[in-house]
Amino acid sequence: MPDAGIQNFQRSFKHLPITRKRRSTFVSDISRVMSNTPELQSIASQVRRDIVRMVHGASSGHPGGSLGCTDFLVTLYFDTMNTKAPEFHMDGNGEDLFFLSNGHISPVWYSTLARKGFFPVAELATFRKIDTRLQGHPATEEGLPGIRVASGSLGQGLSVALGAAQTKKLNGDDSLVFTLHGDGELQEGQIWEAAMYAAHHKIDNIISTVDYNKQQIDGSTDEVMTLGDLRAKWEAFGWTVLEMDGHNIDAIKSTLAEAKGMTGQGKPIIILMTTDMGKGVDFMEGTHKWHGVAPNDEQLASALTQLEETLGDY
Ligand SMILES: Cc1ncc(C[n+]2csc(CCOP(=O)(O)OP(=O)(O)O)c2C)c(N)n1
Ligand SMILES: [Mg+2]
Repeated sequence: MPDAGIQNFQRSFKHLPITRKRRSTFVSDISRVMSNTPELQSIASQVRRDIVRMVHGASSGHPGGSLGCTDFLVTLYFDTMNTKAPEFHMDGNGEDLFFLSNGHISPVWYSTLARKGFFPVAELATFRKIDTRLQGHPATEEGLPGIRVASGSLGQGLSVALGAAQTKKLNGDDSLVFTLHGDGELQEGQIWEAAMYAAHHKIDNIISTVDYNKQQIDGSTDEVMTLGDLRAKWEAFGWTVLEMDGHNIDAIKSTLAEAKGMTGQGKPIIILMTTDMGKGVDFMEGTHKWHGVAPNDEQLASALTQLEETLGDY
């Protein structure tokens, strides 16, 4: 990405005076709770219920990766990131930003955003319906609070996030940029171009995470195109690499805190997060078969018996 491109990106942010305030009647108390681990686990259980209900309701969508990344996204939004939630400011000045590069796992992001108070929880029922703001893959034209860029075409999110991270530096804004990527997504060449760029430009205000579930749409990553030694690869590209268990909320909290403590040291940071695709629903766990398939009525009923309703279904 040339420097002129960054300046354009910075200008385009400045020209977006969009400030969307969620209607106060819908503001959820949950956005104000203390984020200790049992509370985060409780939110995660509700988010998992939302995911399977949304995908069932639309008869399409991606439950596997969504369930696998639930503990991470809940911890990120309810514990780690400094945002202005439930207010949403498109320019993101003075607050941490998150970019979902593997946009197909939109159900977990939409549920987390709604439960955090960015938009009404009831709107989750419109997922993938005609004219919804909750498109199958996140998009900006519908104006869903919390979404700053379209994603779903794999491989692009790191480049976008690096532009935002550099913009923050140019603006003297010391808040951080977080990203999430699929492991299959790492097979995209643009990821590695962005990785080189970040190290070269010492972009040290970004914390990326890989959903290292070792599965992708058509099988295991080893069968489709092996990723090899991911730690060695990212280190060779000049990144600081951390690892964590993506289903241990204490580990997620402490690893993200450690990563935050390593920002500002001249190197970009990436966390290899081990997860199980489909986590929380026994018949969906550990297989690519639930990457992008909706449960039928019977399967939904079985899934819901495994996931406690904690905050109330939409
Ligand atoms: C550029 C591009 N190519 C192909 C696809 C189709 N696609 C959607 S998800 C996916 C698998 C990605 O694997 P991974 O990142 O590991 O996600 P997971 O299956 O673990 O959720 C593919 C190939 C896409 N969305 N974008
Ligand atoms: Mg994967």
